[in-house]
Amino acid sequence: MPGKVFAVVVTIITLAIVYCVIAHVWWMPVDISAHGPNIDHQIEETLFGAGTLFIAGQLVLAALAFLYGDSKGARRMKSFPGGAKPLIIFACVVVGIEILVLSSIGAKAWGSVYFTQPESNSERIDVQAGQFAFYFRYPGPDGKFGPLHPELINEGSQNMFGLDTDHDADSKDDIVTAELAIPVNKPILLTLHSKDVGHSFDVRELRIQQDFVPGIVIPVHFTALQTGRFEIVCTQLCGLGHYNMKAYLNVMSEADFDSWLKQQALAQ
Ligand SMILES: [Cu+2]
Repeated sequence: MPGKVFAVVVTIITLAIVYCVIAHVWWMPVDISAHGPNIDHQIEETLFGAGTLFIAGQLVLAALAFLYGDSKGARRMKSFPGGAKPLIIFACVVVGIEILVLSSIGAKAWGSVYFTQPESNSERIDVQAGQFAFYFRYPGPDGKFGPLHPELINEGSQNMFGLDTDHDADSKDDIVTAELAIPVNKPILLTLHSKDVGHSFDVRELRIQQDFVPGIVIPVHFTALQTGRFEIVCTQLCGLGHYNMKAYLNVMSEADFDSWLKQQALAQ
């Protein structure tokens, strides 16, 4: 009896999971990026490939348990018929082929984000992560970012990036904000750098998750196709305040963005 009950329970759980995936019961949030459909397509292909093997595995398990689970007096199986070796080789080959196929298809989606050059007219924004907040810097009317002087970072005087506005002409009009506002339908180029430890820049709706690595500046480019306010979260455990490290991405119309940026410039 326990074998048959087990088989029925496994089948019900499998079918419930299949239903949840097909009916999108817990699904990805809306995608607002131009490159997102590539990523989503890749995720769906991976789910389909892994899902097919999962369903097959569970149903075979249920069938074997149903047919043989309760047989009394049957000869105890001491070792797998023919030895386990051929089965292990078979499993390695199947899983290996699956991983190779998925990663070669996935390389295309990855390449569409990381191996393409940013547009030359991209809106450039410098992003700094530090325990436990993000700060954003716009180059101002001169279009140039001033150099960073880490030794000048001083949260008391709100000098988050370590700018020397007394001596660096390019820094004078740099605009530093706690929110990332961007214009819709315009290519954006972020340069990510960390003030201290490793962090991550994750916006689910942009289908972007990129680590900050101390000591290097990492470029990320994208175009947002919808206005709205979305959460930016740190997804690398970076210390005690990690759980609370977040900021907001505000995708605005071009006109709203221009006036927002002017307001921010006045508030510096
Ligand atoms: Cu962090």
